[in-house]
Amino acid sequence: SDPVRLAQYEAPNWLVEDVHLTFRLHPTATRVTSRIRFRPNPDSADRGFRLDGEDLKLLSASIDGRAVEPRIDAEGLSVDAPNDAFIWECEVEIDPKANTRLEGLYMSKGMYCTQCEAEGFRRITFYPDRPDVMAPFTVRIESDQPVMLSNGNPTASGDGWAEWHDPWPKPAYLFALVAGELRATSTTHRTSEGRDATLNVWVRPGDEDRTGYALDALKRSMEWDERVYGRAYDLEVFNLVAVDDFNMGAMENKGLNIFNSKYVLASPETATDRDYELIEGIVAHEYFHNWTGNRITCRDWFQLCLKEGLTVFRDKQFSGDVRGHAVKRIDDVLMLRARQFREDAGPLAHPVRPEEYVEINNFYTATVYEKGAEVIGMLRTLAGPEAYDRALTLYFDRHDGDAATIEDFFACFQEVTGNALTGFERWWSQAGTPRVTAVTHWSGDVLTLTLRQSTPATPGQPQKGPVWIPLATGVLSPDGKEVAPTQVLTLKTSEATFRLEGGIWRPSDGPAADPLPASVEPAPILSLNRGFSAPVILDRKVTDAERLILLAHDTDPFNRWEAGRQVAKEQLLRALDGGALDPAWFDALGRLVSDDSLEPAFRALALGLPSEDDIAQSLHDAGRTPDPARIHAIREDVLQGLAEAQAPLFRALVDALVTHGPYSPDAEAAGRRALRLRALDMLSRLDGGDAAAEVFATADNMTESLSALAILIRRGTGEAESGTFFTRWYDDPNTLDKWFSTVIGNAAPDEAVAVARRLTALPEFDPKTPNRFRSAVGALSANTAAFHHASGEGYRFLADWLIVLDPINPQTAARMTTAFETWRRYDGDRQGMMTDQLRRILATGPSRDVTEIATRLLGD
Ligand code: BAL
Ligand code: ZN
Repeated sequence: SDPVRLAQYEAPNWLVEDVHLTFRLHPTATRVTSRIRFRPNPDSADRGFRLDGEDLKLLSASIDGRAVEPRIDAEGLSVDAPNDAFIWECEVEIDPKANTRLEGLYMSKGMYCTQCEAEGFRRITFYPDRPDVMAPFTVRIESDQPVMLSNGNPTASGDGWAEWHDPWPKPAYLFALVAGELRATSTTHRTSEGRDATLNVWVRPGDEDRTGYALDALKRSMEWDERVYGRAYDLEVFNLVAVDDFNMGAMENKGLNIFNSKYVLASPETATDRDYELIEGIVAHEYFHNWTGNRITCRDWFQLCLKEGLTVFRDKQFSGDVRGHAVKRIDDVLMLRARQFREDAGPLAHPVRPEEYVEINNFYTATVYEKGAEVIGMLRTLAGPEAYDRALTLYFDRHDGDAATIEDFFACFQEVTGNALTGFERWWSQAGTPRVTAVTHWSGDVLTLTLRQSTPATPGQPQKGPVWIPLATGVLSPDGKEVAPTQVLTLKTSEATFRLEGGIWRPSDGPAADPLPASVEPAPILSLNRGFSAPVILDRKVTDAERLILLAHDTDPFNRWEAGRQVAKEQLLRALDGGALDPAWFDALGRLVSDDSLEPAFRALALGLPSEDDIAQSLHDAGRTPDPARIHAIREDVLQGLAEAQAPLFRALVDALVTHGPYSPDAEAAGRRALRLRALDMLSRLDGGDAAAEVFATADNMTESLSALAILIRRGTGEAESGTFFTRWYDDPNTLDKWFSTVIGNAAPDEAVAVARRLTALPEFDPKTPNRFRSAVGALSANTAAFHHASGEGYRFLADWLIVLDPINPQTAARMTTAFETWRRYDGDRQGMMTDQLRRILATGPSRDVTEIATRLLGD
């Protein structure tokens, strides 16, 4: 298919005044009638009339009451339209049961539900399915299902029917409908503007006792958005529905959020601490879309980051407020590096605002979401929190009801800052992770810092320009006292020099610093990019001694963690080269982890070593070829060495951090469990898993049972526990998913593919359910040493299943094809095996979704 291009955007020919839809639900033959009032768009001279539509059986169509016979093709219909406003009516038939793509109207365990973003509405009826066409919707549902929901407020209902009206103009991608046997857990919320709203979390009968946390998170999100952004809810009812079959995490349909059940249902026995945290964050995210996404939407899909980057930034602010900013930031950066930096470094690299796509579903990426959020964070850092608040208020006031662009958003910042940010825009248009080298010069009384930036070439962008890089910077004395507090140094050009004098940094037009001469006195220690203020890769020579001082004393918790992370990475790389580990590292780590003045969650993070994938990327960045088997073996050796060196500490932590009393998912309790379970993992390397088996046997919560199971499987001793877990949870879909992912994801590299093949042959494995597919097949591709096994069986296993999945569900198949994105890192044999599998997939004539990803991966 031809790509769609940002540069070719054209305003719609026709706008929609209002929409009336009637659904007569039937599992295989649902009838949808539509009555749509069109009016000419004054911004367009073209009066051609075309509607999007896919897999629809058109039964009848009329314009102003007169039957018409449209020309129908694979992507929609066209018909001669009058010159002025008119009413389009049609009836179509669709088959929800056959809809395994899970786009449009489909069935999940006997329940009707929808997913319309990005282009699913065209699978429900013929419509101008583009985000810049906004209209109020009135919906009537007729069915024998006891609960029937759509967007907006309920207006009337009777036996076998219900009507809804959404007064807020919205694009079709925010349309939703749900019908089924559902039970609500409810509460009310009085908004800051004095309106009452009923909040309902709808689940299948039997799941009602797992809804409390999501409902509470929703209420807290509403309060937070009122307090922090001054945005209140705008309908009488907010419905949130959990469904088991869902391609995404959740969807922000106006007034009717539909969620993957794994991000709603939680009880201590079935949900981990991480699940609770994700539920809270995703409920907040979808709710925050009500303003950033729904009230103000995107002009076209190239502007996706306008709603996603901004909404991710908002949900991160919320989670930081609730759970602590330091730990949240570290978690976010771990994820950013693991997913977005990796994407930015490979063949799928694209700008935060892409310029073309073949299938828009392929652009719901870490770059659009996570880097998009980082871009908003940098804007806030550069403008300052107060100007940020004013810019957002201006944006809400000016663009409420609009389908907006990045330029519209950025103009609000320019206005409140007096055009102070010109030059920042490149963050939206340029792909690739910038690299910053930092060289310091110390004269004995003046510290000079020279920063240089470059961004590597990415597909379609061989040349890069400088971006604005705000580096929050502090300075410590050689004995670890802070001598200059955090100040933001912004690198706007390819190179700049700053001088620190009297505790203040100033730009310097002097010559770039010479290489470091022998210092007259010990040089101060720089703490750069505090809080990860810019999403860049820092390249800077820092001695182990300096890092250990930062690890022990930095006042910025992120950089304290980062110092430990860098030491760990260097130690691992040294070990890979056959070098000996520095015993001072284990000691420093031991001191940090046993420091009771630090939050347990932070100490748990400090104990986490860089992942195998992370090490592979570091080697590749250094121009070397990673050997996944060796990385796995050496990393395990290092962990063993650490366990032996700090055995008493780990034993003490396992004993001391037992939680008493009933389980609570709050951040403090979760942090204690996280640290204890890290220590338990260490201990299992010494006691053969005895302590972990004990934890598994006695745990009263899923966090501990699942971690203990993972530890035992990694030690090769979890057979009995795996069986116990399966038997207990085989009829609980979200919990059984955890079993699939834990057993496959922690299996030894030589065994994992066989394990994965065995598990995917079980009757409980159903490729039609995305959660199950991701849990099993995705777990193998995330088990780095297993996926990259020299036999190539990991690659074959993934490709075999992608070929099965693609005709069922192309969106999820395409998403999972991206596991091959690192192929260029590896040796010739592995490269050959991975590209062979990609070509094998392409030879099956796959969907547009998978074709686009596989083709971009190959770079053909
Ligand atoms: N809009 C798709 C799901 C989400 O990002 O909220
Ligand atoms: Zn979103």
